[in-house]
Amino acid sequence: LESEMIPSVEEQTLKESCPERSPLLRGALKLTFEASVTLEQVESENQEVVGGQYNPADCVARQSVAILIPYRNREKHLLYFLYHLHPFLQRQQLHYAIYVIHQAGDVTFNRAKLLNVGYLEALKDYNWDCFIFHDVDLIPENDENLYVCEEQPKHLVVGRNSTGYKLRYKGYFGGVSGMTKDQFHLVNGFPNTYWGWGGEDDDLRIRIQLQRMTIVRPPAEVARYTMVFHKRDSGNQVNKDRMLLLRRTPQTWKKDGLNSCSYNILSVNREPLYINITADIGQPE
Ligand code: UD2
Ligand code: MN
Repeated sequence: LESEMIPSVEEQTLKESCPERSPLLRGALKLTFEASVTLEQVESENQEVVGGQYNPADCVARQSVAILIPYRNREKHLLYFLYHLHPFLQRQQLHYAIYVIHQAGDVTFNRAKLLNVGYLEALKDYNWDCFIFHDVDLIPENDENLYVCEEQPKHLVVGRNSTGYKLRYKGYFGGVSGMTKDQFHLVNGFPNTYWGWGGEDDDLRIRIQLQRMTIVRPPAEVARYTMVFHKRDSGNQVNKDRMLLLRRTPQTWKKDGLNSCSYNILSVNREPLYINITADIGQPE
């Protein structure tokens, strides 16, 4: 076959693998949150990002990473997120895309189910190695906090400004966490049945423990975040059932998760700096 003799683009350019440690890292950074920042400004500062996706120009990234953000009605937070995260991820020389999974309508918020939807939909675009589940309001303070996956599930937030940069409790897995495609598949993803605030991160931890995996964390001085100040959103009231649900996880995880996640995609918009997936995920039963 003649076509087989034409060298692929990669063979022609012979790009080398990116170095183990990116030379672009700068360590601890001083974060700024200028109220005057606009989306147009962030877009013009990030022109190498196309349709929410970026690939380093002169080396082959070590991992391809999908950043998944559960989202509704946090416009300013998303703007700060894009402003800080794009340069941060590029300094880490990653192939990445940012997915914003937007819950349609105004029924109770469901962070965990949105993240399942993000995982399933992102895999339709590309066979991502690693998924980072990320609150929209958390900004990493140190670019040595690498957004790559490990042999074990990874929790990236040891501390944040509002809690004195201390781990909230042993086993805490909220805020920002990273799992490979296979790790997340093995635990059947997040539960779909946690509506409202709380418990869903602990459920994922229990799933991980049931599979005899352990959670790894970067050093405390690196795994630091600033949470943009906010109050509890309307539509995300405390989930009063969460303790009950958590006790049942060993019985429910196999049937409540990726394999039972039903939803309707209302739109997929490839904006310059992120992919916006709007989904109807139903409502509490
Ligand atoms: C904590 C956890 C978070 C999650 C939550 C309980 C940390 C740092 N974070 O966050 O991971 O476990 O408790 O569910 O411990 N969101 C919207 N719109 C809404 C409501 C929520 O976009 O109306 C998204 C957004 O990405 C937000 C995230 O859900 O960052 C978590 O909600 P939160 O910020 O209100 O909860 P918080 O800060 O207590
Ligand atoms: Mn928050």
